[in-house]
Amino acid sequence: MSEASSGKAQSEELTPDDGYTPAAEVIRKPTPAGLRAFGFLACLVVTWVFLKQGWDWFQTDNRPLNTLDPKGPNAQAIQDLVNPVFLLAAAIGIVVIGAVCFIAIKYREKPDLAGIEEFGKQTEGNKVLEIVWTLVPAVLLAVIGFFTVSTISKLDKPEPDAMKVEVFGQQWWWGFRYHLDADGNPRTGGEAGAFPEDSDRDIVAASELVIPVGQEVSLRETSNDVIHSFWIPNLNGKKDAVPGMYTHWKLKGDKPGVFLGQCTEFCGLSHANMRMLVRIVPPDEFRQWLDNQRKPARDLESESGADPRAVAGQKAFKSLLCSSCHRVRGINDSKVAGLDQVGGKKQPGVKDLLVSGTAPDLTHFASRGMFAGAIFNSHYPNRPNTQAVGYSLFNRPENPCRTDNVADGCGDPRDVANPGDPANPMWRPALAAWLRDPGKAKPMANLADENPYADGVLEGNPTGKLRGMPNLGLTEEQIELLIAYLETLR
Ligand code: HEC
Ligand SMILES: [Cu+2]
Repeated sequence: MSEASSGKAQSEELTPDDGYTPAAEVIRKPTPAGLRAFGFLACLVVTWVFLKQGWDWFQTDNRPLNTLDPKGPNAQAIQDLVNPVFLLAAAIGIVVIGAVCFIAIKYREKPDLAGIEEFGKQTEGNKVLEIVWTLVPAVLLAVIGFFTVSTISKLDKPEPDAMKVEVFGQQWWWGFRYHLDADGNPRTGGEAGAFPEDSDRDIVAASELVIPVGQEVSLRETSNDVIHSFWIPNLNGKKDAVPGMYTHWKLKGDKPGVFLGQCTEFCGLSHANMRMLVRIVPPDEFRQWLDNQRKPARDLESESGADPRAVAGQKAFKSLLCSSCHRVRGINDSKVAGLDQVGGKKQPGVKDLLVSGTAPDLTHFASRGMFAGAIFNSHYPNRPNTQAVGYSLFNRPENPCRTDNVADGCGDPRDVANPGDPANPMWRPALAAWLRDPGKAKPMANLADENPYADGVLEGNPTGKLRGMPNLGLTEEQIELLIAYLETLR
């Protein structure tokens, strides 16, 4: 209402003098050409975006995280829920968009307004229509809600004979603890939530979870620092790993294969660099893998025929700060636990140095194909799209990648959508770059100006703690020796 009219009584008719324009005349004013062109262009852009997204949907090369490609019963359950909901949504979408288009075209502005009423026939107060369009969506949502809730409640209930593995999230990598019984068999059975106490028999792996095909794995998740979220899209949905509590999840794979995952809860600087992978292998190979993981590391210094460079590497590992953070079982257990004393002075252990209190166990570092949160390859990968077929961890005569060369049948090791295969030769450059400057290879809050807890930690301040691996200022010679040593940790 304009100022001139504001004083008038409600009942009086408004005239153009009052600044009031009748609706019919507003309609009659033609839309400016520029606005029409803009509308047309906007329609084109929206259509293009839809088509492009639709096309991209089906492009999976170099996109290893695909939730629409289930490889196990849990991911399949999600897919079986998503498909009908998606079809229903698509049908409703088509009806709604179709109706909007139909109305926009049929009742569009026409040059000849003769016979057009100011207002069309009004349908307000049509009870039947209103009840129908309230009830139909309500019933649809209730049905979808029912199936959603019942699917979700199935995803974290493991079978009675599920194998128990604990999952630890920390900045910025995942750890896995396999509980073994006295015979070296993985613990199974019992209450889903009941997990055994930690024991010296347990094996601990980083970033790579190896499980047998067809065996359900019951996961108990927690975090050593902030909230993370565990997600292997091909195998199941997401489950948060929360400090101070346990959450439960499960995985099962139908066929051998390698499936990448990603932390999906923002957890700080390198959240996007916090991946993990699941290797699903035939049961006999899992046994072989397990037996190997149970062994402590070889002590190269006491072996007669050991490669002298690897021996020097082991010595460097033990004398440098590495061995205060990373455990190599049988080599530095007491140092990493913070029990060592030098000259009556307590040496820092991993709990003194890191906020999370834990760093990747390196006892079998070279039996893994990727490192640092599975964002770099430490081994050559196979050619893309070949490893899911007949994938196997050991004894693979069909595997063409046997020499240290991409031309000889290996995949490109820089292609980290394609995980390195531990049976292939080691690829050293990423590892060298890591040891040269970890914070450059992967952003980590490990410097004083990035991390308030890091103040002078390397100068002996026992209260300062790091998130991630610090730059130890290694020489090129030290890096080479350390890599020679890491390569022996099979
Ligand atoms: C203050 C503790 C600390 C020290 C000291 C340290 N690291 Fe690390 N290191 C880490 C952490 C934490 C990670 C995991 C970082 C990530 O993935 O985000 C890591 C990752 C690694 C990895 C990759 C492991 C994997 O499986 O992903 C290697 C190899 C490694 N460090 C070797 C070394 C060597 C060799 C030294 C000594 C020169 C060393 N580190 C010193 C904390 C430390
Ligand atoms: Cu995370």
